[in-house]
Amino acid sequence: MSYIDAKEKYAALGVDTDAAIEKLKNVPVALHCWQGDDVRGFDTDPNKPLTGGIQTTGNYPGRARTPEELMADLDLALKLCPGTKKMNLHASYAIFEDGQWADRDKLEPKHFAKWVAFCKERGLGCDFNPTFFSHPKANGLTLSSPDPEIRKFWIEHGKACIRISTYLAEELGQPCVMNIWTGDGFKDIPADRMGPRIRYKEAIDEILSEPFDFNKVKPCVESKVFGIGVEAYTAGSAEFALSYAAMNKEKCIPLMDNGHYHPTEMVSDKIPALLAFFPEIALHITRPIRWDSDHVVLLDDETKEICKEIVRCGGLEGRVKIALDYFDASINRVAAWVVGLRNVQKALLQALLAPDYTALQDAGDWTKLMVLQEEQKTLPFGEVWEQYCRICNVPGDGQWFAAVQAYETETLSKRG
Ligand code: RNT
Ligand code: ZN
Repeated sequence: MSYIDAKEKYAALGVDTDAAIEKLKNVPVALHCWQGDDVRGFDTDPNKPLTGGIQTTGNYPGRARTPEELMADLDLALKLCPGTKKMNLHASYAIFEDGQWADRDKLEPKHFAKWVAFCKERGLGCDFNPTFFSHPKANGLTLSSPDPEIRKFWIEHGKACIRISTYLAEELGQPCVMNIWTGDGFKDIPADRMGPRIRYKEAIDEILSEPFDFNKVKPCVESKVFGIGVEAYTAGSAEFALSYAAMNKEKCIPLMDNGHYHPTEMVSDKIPALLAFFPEIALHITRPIRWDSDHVVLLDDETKEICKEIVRCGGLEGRVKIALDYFDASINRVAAWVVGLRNVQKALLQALLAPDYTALQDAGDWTKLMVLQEEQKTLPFGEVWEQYCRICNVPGDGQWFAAVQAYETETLSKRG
């Protein structure tokens, strides 16, 4: 089977494979820098514990220890993935020149100048995240803290991040999605559930009072169900984050991470629900196993269903901001990036190649709908994928892993 044969098979179902490829090529997907160094960042002691209820597990050799190493690793990952990529940075990845360290409340655009240069050279946009964890002042609650000084520190951090996001958007000529997530919550039954949420709400209000252009900076609020050590109560719950975004539509969008819901809740189903009300939404695509374990994204059913909904609901026209969010320290980290990003690209391409069977649903023809949806699963998708990789000038399946293995031998394995 060649691409030409595959193209004909799809054409018989009314699907134009060339058009699908052309469309996907231009859809930005944000690659998270934090898979490269187990979410450690550069602004605090790299050996401090990761806090905020998130966890990387594994001790695979070769983690990036410096900005140069992280950029080199990213470069290889980016080269091996088709499509339009965007960077996604955390504030903790600030790069300080000549020991000019600044605490999180004092971060400035200049601390991201090297990242801007990196993105410019590669024609990438950049998303951004304030880092409300892994810091001496993130010892428990941050934006929802009852201590006004702690709260103030993190509000100032949020405002600094708005300014940095504006800088990234202006320098790179693309909107910057700025995601607010905190791990604020409690291990055990709270005496007061309302107080932290009111303080969190007011803190986000203060952060977003920092002037910005909503066409350039897209602040989001990401919800969560629970974290490690934060099992009983999360201030930024689903209802909290969604309500905040709904009440502040002129300056904020909701972000759903598919690791942040009860296991039978599906983000794929939530996409059209939110898009019925919000002009724009944002996603963190991950793979939760049992909990928010942030495993590498596979080409599994829910990833495909999420991408199907993105495509069906007009998300590729800019309404859905797509980002990856996972961190596995037990395997080669460059391969982790590449596998996850290629899988999201595959799922999006499959979604673009799916015939629209709405008419069958509307006619109540569930039998035919089932037959056709099932037969779709064995169409020669691999040939179209290979064509997409060729057009994007990146290696096809079976052709990229050797480069990662060579890089591991020559570079990663030599890191202490
Ligand atoms: C944590 C959230 C959050 C982080 C990153 C590092 O549960 O998913 O998005 O993973 O910001
Ligand atoms: Zn997330």
